[in-house]
Amino acid sequence: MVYAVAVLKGATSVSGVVTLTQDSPSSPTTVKAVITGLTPGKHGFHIHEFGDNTNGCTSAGPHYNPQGHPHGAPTAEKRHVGDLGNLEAPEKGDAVFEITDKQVTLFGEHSVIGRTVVVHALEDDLGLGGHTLSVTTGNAGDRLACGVIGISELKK
Ligand SMILES: [Cu+2]
Ligand SMILES: [Zn+2]
Repeated sequence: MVYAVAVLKGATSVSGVVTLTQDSPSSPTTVKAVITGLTPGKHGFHIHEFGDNTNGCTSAGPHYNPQGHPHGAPTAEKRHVGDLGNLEAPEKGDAVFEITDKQVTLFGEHSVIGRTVVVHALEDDLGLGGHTLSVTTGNAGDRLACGVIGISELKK
């Protein structure tokens, strides 16, 4: 069992905590997030390639994509590993997100530990928006907050 966590912060008032858990290399990974300060509606939510926040969330680079696939929905077979779709903020209160995913892993060569979780200003169009950015980023706009995924203590 591996537990990992990312604490999201940025230049805006958006912040949050993301936890990732995976039983074994062959099991899916559960990603849970609670994000504060978002405008109501959908916001793109991804794992980006680099665990580098030197220049804010920009230096996290592109979506983590070890297979060289186009951007897509979390349900797409061929997508960036980092494509977690959208989290949806309610009219009042925090955005709460949970996904169980077979492509994100905390084990081995393609582990996402040390990479960055990013939440965006706009909705991720899941590759279908027809914009030039749809196939690379889902045209999800600015990076509001981000945090590097680190190894966490086992839950009590
Ligand atoms: Cu992103
Ligand atoms: Zn992507």
